[in-house]
Amino acid sequence: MTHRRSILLSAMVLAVMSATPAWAQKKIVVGFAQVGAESEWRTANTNSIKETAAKEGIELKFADAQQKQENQIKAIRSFIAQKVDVIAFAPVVNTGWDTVLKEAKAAKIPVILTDRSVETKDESLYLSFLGSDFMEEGRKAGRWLLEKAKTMKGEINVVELQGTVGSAPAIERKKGFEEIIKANPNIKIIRSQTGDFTRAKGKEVMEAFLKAEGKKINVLYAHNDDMAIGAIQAIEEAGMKPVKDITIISVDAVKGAFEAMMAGKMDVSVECNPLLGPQLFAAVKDVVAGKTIPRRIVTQEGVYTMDMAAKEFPNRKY
Ligand code: GYE
Repeated sequence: MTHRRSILLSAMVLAVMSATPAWAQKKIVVGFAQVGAESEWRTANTNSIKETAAKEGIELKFADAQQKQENQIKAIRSFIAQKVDVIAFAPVVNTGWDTVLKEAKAAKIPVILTDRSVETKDESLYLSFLGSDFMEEGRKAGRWLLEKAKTMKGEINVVELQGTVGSAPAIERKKGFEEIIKANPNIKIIRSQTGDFTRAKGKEVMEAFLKAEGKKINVLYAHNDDMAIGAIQAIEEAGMKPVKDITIISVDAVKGAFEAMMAGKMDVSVECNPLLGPQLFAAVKDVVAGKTIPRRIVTQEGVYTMDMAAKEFPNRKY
């Protein structure tokens, strides 16, 4: 073999060795601690995360916390012990995370919050927050009511079904709504209680509202569609008509809400997009590749009313 040919050959061998074939590349491992399975929104969110991970060839360790913070903390600790590449989770409530997040930081595992934010003094405890702007969702619901109020006479009594106590969407959807409705002194929230984001609880609490306030109630503001749908049942069982007797305002805009709107039983639902999988795993891949990702990734959302429902329904993915 000539000298030149042997140089060429060793260069080729080197090139082959450095281009690691796909089968030899290390899979990215992500630990995801989900809130639970409390709503239609959550089911769509879980599906989006599982489907995207599979599509992207990412190994997903998935834990369902059944709406309990202690279960989420346990899951995060087990992800740390398993040395996953990235931890992602949707914090059920927004406080009490510092200790476990410090443990993740000490283990040098980046954390991405999805869906819900946390309250902490140490901003270095998580890398990024991907999810909706809940304050803005509350404001959108409020703005819709301000418009509607122009066609209503006298006092406008609102009952409010709040989401899970201490969760970011419950706190912020309430705040955003209140911020807007105070522009009209006729609008008053006469009762406000949690329905924990579920249909069963939404129905139960609405029954209690109806017992206490009866025909005085003009508007229901529910922090999610499942609670609104449960409440609609309670209203009908009490012999009243949703929309006609009580205006129904909700959040999420899942298929169940579109069905209710098409049946003339819900006035409006503010959209909250649960399909976070593609944005989450795009961010995960960037993090693992050493790229910087934005501190805040916001999802784009709209507002859907009863008269738009039938036309939009075929386009809905959740
Ligand atoms: O609106 C509700 C769910 O955190 C945005 O949680 C989410 C909320 C959603 O149970 O339906």
